[in-house]
Amino acid sequence: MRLQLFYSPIACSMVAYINLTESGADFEVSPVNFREGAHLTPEYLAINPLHKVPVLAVDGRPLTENVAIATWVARQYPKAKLLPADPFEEVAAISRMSWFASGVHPHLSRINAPLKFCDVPGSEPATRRLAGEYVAENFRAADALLKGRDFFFDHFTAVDAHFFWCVRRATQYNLPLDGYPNLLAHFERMKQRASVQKVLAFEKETEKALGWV
Ligand SMILES: N[C@@H](CCC(=O)N[C@@H](CS)C(=O)NCC(=O)O)C(=O)O
Repeated sequence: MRLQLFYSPIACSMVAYINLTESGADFEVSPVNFREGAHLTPEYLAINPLHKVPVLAVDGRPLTENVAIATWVARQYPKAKLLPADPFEEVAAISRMSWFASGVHPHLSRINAPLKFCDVPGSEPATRRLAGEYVAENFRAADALLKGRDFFFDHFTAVDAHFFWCVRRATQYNLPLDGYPNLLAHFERMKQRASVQKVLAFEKETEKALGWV
Protein backbone atom coordinates (compact mmCIF):
# COMPACT_ATOMS: atom_id res chain seq x y z
CA MET A 1 0.00 0.00 0.00
CA ARG A 2 1.38 3.40 -0.97
CA LEU A 3 0.78 6.22 1.51
CA GLN A 4 1.54 9.73 0.34
CA LEU A 5 1.06 12.63 2.75
CA PHE A 6 0.63 16.10 1.29
CA TYR A 7 2.16 18.31 3.90
CA SER A 8 3.18 21.91 4.46
CA PRO A 9 5.44 23.21 7.23
CA ILE A 10 3.63 24.95 10.12
CA ALA A 11 0.23 23.71 8.85
CA CYS A 12 -2.03 21.16 10.54
CA SER A 13 -0.69 18.41 8.27
CA MET A 14 1.72 18.02 11.21
CA VAL A 15 -1.07 16.11 12.97
CA ALA A 16 -1.28 13.48 10.24
CA TYR A 17 2.52 13.21 10.15
CA ILE A 18 2.62 12.54 13.91
CA ASN A 19 -0.16 9.94 13.69
CA LEU A 20 1.46 8.13 10.77
CA THR A 21 4.79 8.11 12.60
CA GLU A 22 3.19 6.80 15.79
CA SER A 23 1.48 4.05 13.80
CA GLY A 24 4.75 2.79 12.32
CA ALA A 25 3.34 3.19 8.79
CA ASP A 26 5.67 3.44 5.86
CA PHE A 27 4.72 6.75 4.21
CA GLU A 28 6.20 9.32 1.89
CA VAL A 29 5.77 13.05 2.17
CA SER A 30 5.03 15.45 -0.67
CA PRO A 31 5.72 18.97 0.52
CA VAL A 32 3.25 21.58 -0.70
CA ASN A 33 4.82 25.01 -1.00
CA PHE A 34 2.06 27.36 0.17
CA ARG A 35 4.27 30.40 -0.27
CA GLU A 36 4.53 29.68 -3.98
CA GLY A 37 0.83 28.85 -4.27
CA ALA A 38 1.47 25.17 -4.95
CA HIS A 39 -1.88 24.39 -3.30
CA LEU A 40 -3.69 26.48 -5.91
CA THR A 41 -2.28 24.76 -8.97
CA PRO A 42 -4.56 22.61 -11.17
CA GLU A 43 -2.49 19.54 -10.16
CA TYR A 44 -3.10 20.08 -6.46
CA LEU A 45 -6.72 21.13 -6.91
CA ALA A 46 -7.29 17.81 -8.64
CA ILE A 47 -6.15 16.14 -5.40
CA ASN A 48 -8.02 18.52 -3.08
CA PRO A 49 -10.36 21.09 -4.67
CA LEU A 50 -10.42 22.87 -1.30
CA HIS A 51 -6.65 23.53 -1.58
CA LYS A 52 -5.86 22.35 1.91
CA VAL A 53 -3.39 20.08 3.60
CA PRO A 54 -3.33 17.45 4.90
CA VAL A 55 -4.28 14.99 2.22
CA LEU A 56 -3.35 11.36 2.68
CA ALA A 57 -3.38 9.55 -0.64
CA VAL A 58 -3.94 5.84 -0.02
CA ASP A 59 -2.90 4.02 -3.18
CA GLY A 60 -3.74 7.25 -4.99
CA ARG A 61 -7.14 7.75 -3.33
CA PRO A 62 -7.14 11.11 -1.54
CA LEU A 63 -8.41 11.29 2.01
CA THR A 64 -8.87 14.78 3.48
CA GLU A 65 -9.61 16.13 6.97
CA ASN A 66 -7.41 15.37 9.92
CA VAL A 67 -10.16 13.65 11.88
CA ALA A 68 -10.85 11.22 9.04
CA ILE A 69 -7.16 10.62 8.39
CA ALA A 70 -6.52 9.93 12.08
CA THR A 71 -9.48 7.55 12.21
CA TRP A 72 -8.28 5.70 9.13
CA VAL A 73 -4.71 5.43 10.45
CA ALA A 74 -6.00 4.22 13.83
CA ARG A 75 -8.10 1.50 12.18
CA GLN A 76 -5.39 0.47 9.74
CA TYR A 77 -2.70 0.25 12.45
CA PRO A 78 -4.61 -0.86 15.58
CA LYS A 79 -1.48 -1.85 17.49
CA ALA A 80 -0.57 1.85 17.82
CA LYS A 81 -3.81 2.42 19.80
CA LEU A 82 -4.26 5.85 18.27
CA LEU A 83 -7.87 5.73 19.41
CA PRO A 84 -9.22 4.12 22.58
CA ALA A 85 -10.52 0.55 22.17
CA ASP A 86 -13.78 1.01 24.08
CA PRO A 87 -16.51 2.01 21.56
CA PHE A 88 -17.80 4.95 23.61
CA GLU A 89 -14.30 6.22 24.35
CA GLU A 90 -13.36 5.81 20.69
CA VAL A 91 -16.20 8.08 19.61
CA ALA A 92 -15.44 10.45 22.50
CA ALA A 93 -11.92 10.75 21.06
CA ILE A 94 -13.37 11.50 17.62
CA SER A 95 -15.60 14.09 19.30
CA ARG A 96 -12.56 15.81 20.84
CA MET A 97 -10.70 15.85 17.52
CA SER A 98 -13.79 17.24 15.77
CA TRP A 99 -13.88 19.98 18.40
CA PHE A 100 -10.26 20.90 17.71
CA ALA A 101 -10.85 20.84 13.95
CA SER A 102 -14.11 22.82 13.94
CA GLY A 103 -14.04 24.75 17.22
CA VAL A 104 -10.40 25.72 17.68
CA HIS A 105 -8.63 25.63 14.33
CA PRO A 106 -10.96 28.15 12.59
CA HIS A 107 -10.21 30.75 15.28
CA LEU A 108 -6.49 30.16 14.83
CA SER A 109 -7.01 30.68 11.09
CA ARG A 110 -8.68 34.04 11.78
CA ILE A 111 -5.63 35.16 13.72
CA ASN A 112 -3.39 34.05 10.84
CA ALA A 113 -5.36 35.70 8.05
CA PRO A 114 -8.01 38.08 9.49
CA LEU A 115 -8.81 39.69 6.14
CA LYS A 116 -10.04 36.36 4.78
CA PHE A 117 -12.84 36.56 7.37
CA CYS A 118 -13.60 40.29 7.47
CA ASP A 119 -12.34 42.58 4.72
CA VAL A 120 -13.43 45.84 6.30
CA PRO A 121 -10.32 48.04 6.24
CA GLY A 122 -8.70 48.28 9.66
CA SER A 123 -10.70 45.35 11.05
CA GLU A 124 -7.72 43.03 11.53
CA PRO A 125 -7.01 43.88 15.20
CA ALA A 126 -10.66 43.36 16.15
CA THR A 127 -10.89 40.05 14.26
CA ARG A 128 -7.69 38.86 15.92
CA ARG A 129 -8.80 39.98 19.38
CA LEU A 130 -12.15 38.20 19.12
CA ALA A 131 -10.56 35.05 17.71
CA GLY A 132 -8.04 35.11 20.56
CA GLU A 133 -10.92 35.29 23.06
CA TYR A 134 -12.59 32.25 21.46
CA VAL A 135 -9.29 30.35 21.52
CA ALA A 136 -8.96 31.26 25.21
CA GLU A 137 -12.44 29.91 25.99
CA ASN A 138 -11.61 26.64 24.24
CA PHE A 139 -8.20 26.36 25.90
CA ARG A 140 -9.80 26.89 29.33
CA ALA A 141 -12.08 23.91 28.64
CA ALA A 142 -9.17 21.77 27.38
CA ASP A 143 -7.04 22.75 30.37
CA ALA A 144 -9.78 21.55 32.72
CA LEU A 145 -9.99 18.22 30.84
CA LEU A 146 -6.24 17.72 31.18
CA LYS A 147 -6.16 18.34 34.94
CA GLY A 148 -4.34 15.50 36.68
CA ARG A 149 -3.76 13.58 33.45
CA ASP A 150 -0.90 13.07 31.03
CA PHE A 151 -3.15 12.70 27.97
CA PHE A 152 -6.79 13.32 27.04
CA PHE A 153 -7.43 9.57 27.42
CA ASP A 154 -5.56 6.97 29.46
CA HIS A 155 -2.71 6.77 26.96
CA PHE A 156 -1.40 8.84 24.04
CA THR A 157 -3.96 9.04 21.23
CA ALA A 158 -4.48 11.02 18.03
CA VAL A 159 -6.38 13.52 20.18
CA ASP A 160 -3.12 14.53 21.83
CA ALA A 161 -1.41 14.96 18.47
CA HIS A 162 -4.22 17.19 17.23
CA PHE A 163 -4.25 19.35 20.34
CA PHE A 164 -0.46 19.66 20.27
CA TRP A 165 -0.71 21.34 16.88
CA CYS A 166 -3.41 23.78 18.11
CA VAL A 167 -1.27 24.86 21.06
CA ARG A 168 1.84 25.05 18.92
CA ARG A 169 0.05 27.40 16.54
CA ALA A 170 -1.12 29.52 19.48
CA THR A 171 2.48 29.87 20.68
CA GLN A 172 3.43 31.12 17.21
CA TYR A 173 0.85 33.91 17.59
CA ASN A 174 2.14 34.68 21.10
CA LEU A 175 -1.27 34.05 22.63
CA PRO A 176 -1.06 34.18 26.43
CA LEU A 177 -1.00 30.61 27.79
CA ASP A 178 0.09 31.26 31.38
CA GLY A 179 -3.37 30.59 32.74
CA TYR A 180 -3.43 27.01 31.44
CA PRO A 181 -0.91 24.97 33.48
CA ASN A 182 -2.30 21.58 32.40
CA LEU A 183 -2.32 22.56 28.74
CA LEU A 184 1.27 23.79 29.02
CA ALA A 185 2.38 20.60 30.78
CA HIS A 186 0.71 18.57 28.01
CA PHE A 187 2.47 20.68 25.38
CA GLU A 188 5.86 20.09 27.02
CA ARG A 189 5.12 16.36 27.39
CA MET A 190 4.22 16.14 23.73
CA LYS A 191 7.47 17.83 22.75
CA GLN A 192 9.33 14.95 24.41
CA ARG A 193 7.69 12.33 22.18
CA ALA A 194 9.86 10.84 19.46
CA SER A 195 7.14 11.35 16.83
CA VAL A 196 6.84 15.04 17.67
CA GLN A 197 10.60 15.54 17.69
CA LYS A 198 10.69 13.82 14.30
CA VAL A 199 8.06 16.07 12.74
CA LEU A 200 9.66 19.21 14.18
CA ALA A 201 13.02 18.21 12.67
CA PHE A 202 11.32 17.34 9.39
CA GLU A 203 9.58 20.72 9.39
CA LYS A 204 12.91 22.53 9.76
CA GLU A 205 14.45 20.52 6.91
CA THR A 206 11.43 21.16 4.69
CA GLU A 207 11.41 24.88 5.43
CA LYS A 208 15.04 24.99 4.33
CA ALA A 209 14.39 22.90 1.23
CA LEU A 210 11.48 25.16 0.23
CA GLY A 211 13.61 28.28 0.80
CA TRP A 212 11.40 29.59 3.63
CA VAL A 213 14.34 30.15 5.96
N1 LIG B 1 -10.51 20.79 8.72
C1 LIG B 1 -9.27 20.61 8.01
C2 LIG B 1 -8.50 21.93 7.99
C3 LIG B 1 -7.36 21.90 7.02
C4 LIG B 1 -6.77 23.29 6.88
O1 LIG B 1 -7.43 24.30 7.13
N2 LIG B 1 -5.52 23.32 6.44
C5 LIG B 1 -4.87 24.60 6.22
C6 LIG B 1 -3.47 24.60 6.85
S1 LIG B 1 -3.54 24.48 8.61
C7 LIG B 1 -4.68 24.82 4.74
O2 LIG B 1 -4.34 23.90 4.03
N3 LIG B 1 -4.90 26.05 4.27
C8 LIG B 1 -4.68 26.44 2.91
C9 LIG B 1 -5.91 26.97 2.26
O3 LIG B 1 -6.99 26.97 2.88
O4 LIG B 1 -5.79 27.42 1.12
C10 LIG B 1 -8.46 19.49 8.70
O5 LIG B 1 -8.54 19.38 9.93
O6 LIG B 1 -7.79 18.73 7.99
